[in-house]
Amino acid sequence: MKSPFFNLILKKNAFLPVFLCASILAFGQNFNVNYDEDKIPPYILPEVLKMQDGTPVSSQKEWVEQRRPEIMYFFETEMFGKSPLKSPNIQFKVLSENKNALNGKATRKEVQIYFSKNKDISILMLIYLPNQVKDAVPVFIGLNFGGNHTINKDPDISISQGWIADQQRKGEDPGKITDRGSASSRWPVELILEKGYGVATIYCGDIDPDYNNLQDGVISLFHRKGQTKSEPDEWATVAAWAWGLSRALDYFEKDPQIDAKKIIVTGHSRLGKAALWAGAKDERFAMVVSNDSGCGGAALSRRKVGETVEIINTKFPYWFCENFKKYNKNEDALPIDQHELIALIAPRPIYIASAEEDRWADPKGEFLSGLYASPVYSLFGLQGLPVNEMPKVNQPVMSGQIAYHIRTGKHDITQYDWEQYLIFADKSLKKKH
Ligand code: GTR
Repeated sequence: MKSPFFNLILKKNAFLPVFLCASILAFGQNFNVNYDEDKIPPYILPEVLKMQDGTPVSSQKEWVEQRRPEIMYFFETEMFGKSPLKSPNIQFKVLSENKNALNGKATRKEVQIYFSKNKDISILMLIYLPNQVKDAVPVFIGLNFGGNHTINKDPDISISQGWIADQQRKGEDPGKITDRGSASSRWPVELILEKGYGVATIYCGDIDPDYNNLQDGVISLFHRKGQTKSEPDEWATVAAWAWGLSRALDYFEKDPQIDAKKIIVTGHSRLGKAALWAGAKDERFAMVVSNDSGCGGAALSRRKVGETVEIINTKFPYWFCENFKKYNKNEDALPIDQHELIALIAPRPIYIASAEEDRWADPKGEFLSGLYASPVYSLFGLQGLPVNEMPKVNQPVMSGQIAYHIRTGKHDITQYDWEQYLIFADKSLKKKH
């Protein structure tokens, strides 16, 4: 693909309606939020196929050996923070297996992931596998926001200890589990199973609770003696979530009913940011899905539309590493932008999805990331995004390795989104079933 999009100065685009600047109040601070394409200041994106010193990158070898590690280094040290490669004393325990779950359609397993004997930190993973498939199956893995028991009404789903602890912290009574299945519209388990895929999930708070803490999650497993705060380039919550997703994959490699070479890492919103980072860091993931991941996910930071680096670092100061705060109101100084996060996933397939009303996540910025990552796919002889212009709503484009859609509706993950991911996974992973 020719690259009309480098050194580009993006100003006008008529695709999205023009919205007025809005003001939001977060943590006592007033931020001006821009939704107006005409008010995006001119910006220059870092070129994905140019080394930091300006040397052009023109072969797969140069990409793999030089440019990719350079980009990875910047994401690690300036944004997500460096995370450990391995886990200490990882152990898996299959707590339960029911071959007759969901009216006989599925095998349900619950697996506890432990890290060391003396630490009170462990992760509970819920897995459903389709009974109609006899071979090892591909699996969608994604974190959930509200506990494993929210993804389906199945009364036998265990309640994660992490979720219980979180409810207690919020002053709620975890004994009254009224929200079984409350997130089932986000998890069409039966549909996924019918199509011959497994689905696995973990409560994100089991890995690292979604509040400012250093001791309640997996990050604390790696603390040096007496450590009370993180170094500016050490991992934070989004990287911890991504790390947890890789530990789930460690388990899949040991389960003969799962095809560990066909694992699709997926996530919505903040958990979409985690899915992207997991897919970038861990090349064992065969495919990545970013659903409305927005700022810090698929959306370009330099556009400053909707949520900005400053807003995200103020509202969620523990999601990214300390170094990322240097770029508050200073996006042009970033050595990377989010199209390069997508590029780290090349040549593997990735689906980026937006929602029309989700202006906070900047749908156009999400689309452009896919577009500007495409030259890296070309180096592999593959097509990235198959279009240069944003498609109309509800018209997915998925003939390349980078798929994209913008659907009607709000910030959410819906059955429509999943239907597209299933089609793309069939196509990309050449599923035989
Ligand atoms: C918002 C946050 C977004 C997005 C979202 C979510 O408050 O500003 O970056 O992650 O939460 O996770 O639903």
